[in-house]
Amino acid sequence: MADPADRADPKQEQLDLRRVSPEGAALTTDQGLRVDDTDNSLSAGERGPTLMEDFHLREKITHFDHERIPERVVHARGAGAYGHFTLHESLAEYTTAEFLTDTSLTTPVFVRFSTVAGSRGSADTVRDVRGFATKFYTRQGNFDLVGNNMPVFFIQDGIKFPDFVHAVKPEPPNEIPQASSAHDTLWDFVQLQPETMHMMMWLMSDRALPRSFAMMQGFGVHTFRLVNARGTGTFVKFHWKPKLGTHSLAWDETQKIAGKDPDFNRRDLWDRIESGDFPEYEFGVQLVPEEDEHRFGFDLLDATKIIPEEAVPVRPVGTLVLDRNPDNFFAETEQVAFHLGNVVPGIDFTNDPLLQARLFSYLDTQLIRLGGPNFPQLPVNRPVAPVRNHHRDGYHQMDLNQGQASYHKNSLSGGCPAVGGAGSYGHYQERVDGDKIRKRSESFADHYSQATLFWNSMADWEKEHIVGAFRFELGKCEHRHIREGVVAHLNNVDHDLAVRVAKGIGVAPPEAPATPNHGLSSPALSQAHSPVESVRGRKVAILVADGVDSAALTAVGDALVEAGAVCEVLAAEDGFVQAANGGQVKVDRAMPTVASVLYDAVFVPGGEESVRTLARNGDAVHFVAEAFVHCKAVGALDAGIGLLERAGITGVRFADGDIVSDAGVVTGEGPSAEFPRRLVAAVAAHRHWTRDKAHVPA
Ligand code: HDE
Repeated sequence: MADPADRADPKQEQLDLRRVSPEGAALTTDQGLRVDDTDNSLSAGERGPTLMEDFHLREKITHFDHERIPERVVHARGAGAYGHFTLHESLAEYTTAEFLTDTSLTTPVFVRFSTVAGSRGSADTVRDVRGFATKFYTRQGNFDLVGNNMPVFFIQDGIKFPDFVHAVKPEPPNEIPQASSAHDTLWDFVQLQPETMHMMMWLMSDRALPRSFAMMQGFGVHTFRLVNARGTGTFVKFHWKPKLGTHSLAWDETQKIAGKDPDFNRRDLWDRIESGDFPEYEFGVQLVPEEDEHRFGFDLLDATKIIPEEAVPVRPVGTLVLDRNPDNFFAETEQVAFHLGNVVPGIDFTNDPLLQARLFSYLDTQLIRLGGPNFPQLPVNRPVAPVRNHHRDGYHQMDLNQGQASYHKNSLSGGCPAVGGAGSYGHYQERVDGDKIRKRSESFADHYSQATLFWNSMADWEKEHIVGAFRFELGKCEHRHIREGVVAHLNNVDHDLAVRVAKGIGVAPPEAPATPNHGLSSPALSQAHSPVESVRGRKVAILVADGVDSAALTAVGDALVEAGAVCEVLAAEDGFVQAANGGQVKVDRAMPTVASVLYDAVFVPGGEESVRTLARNGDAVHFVAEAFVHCKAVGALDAGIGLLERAGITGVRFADGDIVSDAGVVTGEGPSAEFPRRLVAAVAAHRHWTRDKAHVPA
């Protein structure tokens, strides 16, 4: 990838004009007046009352009093970054959108990732859908792809959105629980609205617990329409596929991270970009000719359905790279305003009733959230394409619109700004005809087949996690009839699933399937088949104490870093430890300030004295045990194996001296090139989910 600094980026150039640095500057009031003292109010005598006349005090306090704006009604918690989109394959056959047809263009973007249910200050690692919203600053205007990390949605018609959101948000009497779907109102909604079942399978799966925003897929969800120069429409589903593969955290781990580092995903995104390990995604499209609209066993307008990749392959056409952190969270990540209705020529909508409601909602909510109609002028929202129209006035108008005429048609400004002409947006001419009715289409009636498809496509460990998630969530529901209602629906998805969930939550398991399982699967849905590229950006903890074998530490650490991992040396206290060979090893972090849940893997080098000390340190023993329970790669050399034994991981030694090790537990004796290679491979595998970990307490 070219260095971003080498590229002319019209968005960054535009933002440069608004960037304000404190460097070398004097403190002033908002009026530009230099301030002589900002630590003491103006008062009548040293101990006297504060004077009204203190304009600096009043201005400072008043501004502070008005610093907060309403948080987003959903997707309140988020993190954003700038980047670039490049096109590898032209879609000119299907669309006139310039950024999807001209492979020589680089389009600047801003992306905001988010959770949905929690408040702005909630933890990152809750079980939830993740938003994946992208603003393309194209030369034809902004195009916003406001997607999620799951390809379907809870409801089919936008009129149900307020009901759904009220159900999933904290309950009205006490505002409990925060950022969690594990409560009665959500599951009550689910059991009475079975169209939710497919999405609930995704939400109960590991997809709801992404390891990193850089390891998360994105989906436009709805079927959109591309329109080419001849005016021919093609249905399209948009996809983002992370170059690092799709990977998740363990459920127990997510809950602990929520306390240890509530900013886990946000920090990961920030750190990756700061260190030059830029998140990358492949942009892909599933294309369906209009004449094939009815060839699927489901309705393309139903947002609770996917088009299986085996039926219509995802065609990779472009790459997104996120390579710049914002300067100011509030100004950019908080004030960015996405809107499904921000389209460019060649991209149009379909009659998906969820999509249609969204077309209304985004602009509407932003009017109150950002305080008036001029928010498109905010630096992060402003297009790089020229903006000229007759919109005038309103709070915080930034533009100095010149001329006498603020209306169309006019003769006083020469008829300008001009309407129409090359590159102007023309709506797709779809013929519509029908009676005015409130009725869900019969073609939307199947709520279970694709939930079953999802379940059938899961690896055994993924199924186990799904069952565990349903048990956890329903186990938090106080009302038995709600638990029973959900189990009854699950029995339409898969009998085995329903029985396994029922057993965990004290509900009588159904005796026979309500609907027979169709036996179909879609391998692309399983994270077990996610490609694993490397250990890029993986965090490895190395546990040490005085007496550590520093040669082994360096050899293994270097191999991991060379492969792209980030290694941190942890000891009981910060500073340095004494190596066995007399040298010193720098400690990156004191163990009490971190935890195993903040790392992807752990390595214990040898050194008798070091390991003896670690084995008497509860933090160190717990560290490796917990990493093991969360199925992470655990490596130990020589005496270091003793710490694994102390943690109960490799405790079983046979008479012949063989150590019983497990998937992803990498042990070795003496220096070798083999050990680092095996450890790197174990870390690259992400998690060893098939590991038998029940015997290790952590
Ligand atoms: Fe949204 N959604 N949504 N949504 N949505 C918002 O807009 C809404 C839906 C999504 O980082 C709100 O500016 C309705 C599906 C993302 O700023 C609001 C319906 C998908 C974000 C809104 C849906 C999304 C939002 C709240 C059902 C995936 C965060 C604040 C008809 C395809 C964008 C705001 C950001 C935000 C409405 C359903 C994705 C209220 C009415 C389906 C990623 O306008």
